[in-house]
Amino acid sequence: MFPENFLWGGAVAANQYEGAYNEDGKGLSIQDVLPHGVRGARTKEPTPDNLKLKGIDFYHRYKEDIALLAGMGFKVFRLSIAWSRIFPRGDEEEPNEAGLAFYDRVFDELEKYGIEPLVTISHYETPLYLAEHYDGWRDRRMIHFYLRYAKTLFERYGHRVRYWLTFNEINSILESPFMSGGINTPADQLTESDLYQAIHHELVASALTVKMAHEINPDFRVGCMVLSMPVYPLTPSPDDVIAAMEQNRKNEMFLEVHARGAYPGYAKRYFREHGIRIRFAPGDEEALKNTVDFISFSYYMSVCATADPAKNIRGEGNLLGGVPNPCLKASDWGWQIDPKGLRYTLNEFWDKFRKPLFVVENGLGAVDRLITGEDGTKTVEDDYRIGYLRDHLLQVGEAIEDGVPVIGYTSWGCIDLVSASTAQMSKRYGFIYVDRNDDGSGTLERYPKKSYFWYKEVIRTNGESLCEQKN
Ligand code: BGP
Repeated sequence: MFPENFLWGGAVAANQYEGAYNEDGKGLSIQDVLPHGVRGARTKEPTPDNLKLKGIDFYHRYKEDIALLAGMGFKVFRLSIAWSRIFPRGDEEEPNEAGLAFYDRVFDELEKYGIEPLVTISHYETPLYLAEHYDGWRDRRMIHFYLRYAKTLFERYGHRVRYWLTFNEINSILESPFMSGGINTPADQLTESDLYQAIHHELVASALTVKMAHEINPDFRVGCMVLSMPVYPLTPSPDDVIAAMEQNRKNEMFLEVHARGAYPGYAKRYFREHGIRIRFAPGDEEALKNTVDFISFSYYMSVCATADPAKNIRGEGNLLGGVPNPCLKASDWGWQIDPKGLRYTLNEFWDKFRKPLFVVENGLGAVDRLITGEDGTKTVEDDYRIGYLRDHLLQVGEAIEDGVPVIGYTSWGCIDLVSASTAQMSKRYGFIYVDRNDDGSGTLERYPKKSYFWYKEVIRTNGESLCEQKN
């Protein structure tokens, strides 16, 4: 079912697990002033209640952690680079050597175990200075700062990193302008034109990064990354079908530009009808033609859409929301669980964009209970997580059978880390339990969960073990 060389692994982001927020010359990032997650209030300075400042202390424990991941047989590890470790303010001419050296050490360690790195260049961690002094991606100069940062990474790590992602969940900027786009202006003061102009800057930066990457090393593989959340019509009513199509297109526009190199007609219509005018600089149209090598995406859930205002209720969900699906159950945090939606998404993206696909986030945020097993070792009996991952991986297998080229799968938060939306530790995704609580207490000790051994077997058998677990 799964091809040879399928990249099995897990994913993390610097701001959610590294900690060491002010060590070795690191500047502040927007996450350092977001103690309560994406919808919580911002603070002026980092405050002690911000769990991300210490994270799970990967910065000091990376050797132990990478050894644990290697113990599961990981082929790939998706990590992000903290932009403000490399350029503490973001607009400097020269990078911070101590920051660069940290990732040298991390890549050394990954190389030791033959784990391929998959690097997200920007994962919700814009340097705070760029947010406060430039209003983030609203300012065109961000393209220049980003390209200088990306070039620094390509030149420094290019001999050991082949796979790169430009922006994590680039489409989430529509809902979360500060976290996703480093836009300091409060969301309620931004017009749609402001947001689409910022998006345009990111899209140009992403395309120029693809171009630069290929010039530096033709073997580099650069992908875009979107938050995927398929939208189904709530009823068979044609009006609901159109409502779902339009909501899907809001996200797929980002893939159109990345994969086909131009804004699609439906986006131009939307801009026209909503008075949105995007300023193109000379050369932008040409720049966008540098399309990505592959498409990557996060997948946690699906939603519904309706044209009926009375039924248009927003449920819980991963940043972008939608109408809850009456056919589905939800996680402890209200995210609806829909494994078949992953097969559907893989097929949709392949049919529409004809680029290889990489599932770079998927997983179940759940409350775990650490117990002492019969042999005295501490662990978590996380059968619910195993069930979730098994069901989703079986659907990846179905999509592969459908003929979709899938490069790999990295489950989200393979080691417990701080949640992006709620900034909690108790919303856990990992195969490895980290002893840290929402109040900041805990020893930071690591304990493999039951799912650790399950995933190890999935990887060892290249997915064959999943078939025996089919319901
Ligand atoms: C995605 C983000 C991740 C991650 C994940 C899970 O939107 O790319 O950074 O955290 O969702 O979300 P949460 O941490 O809010 O449960």
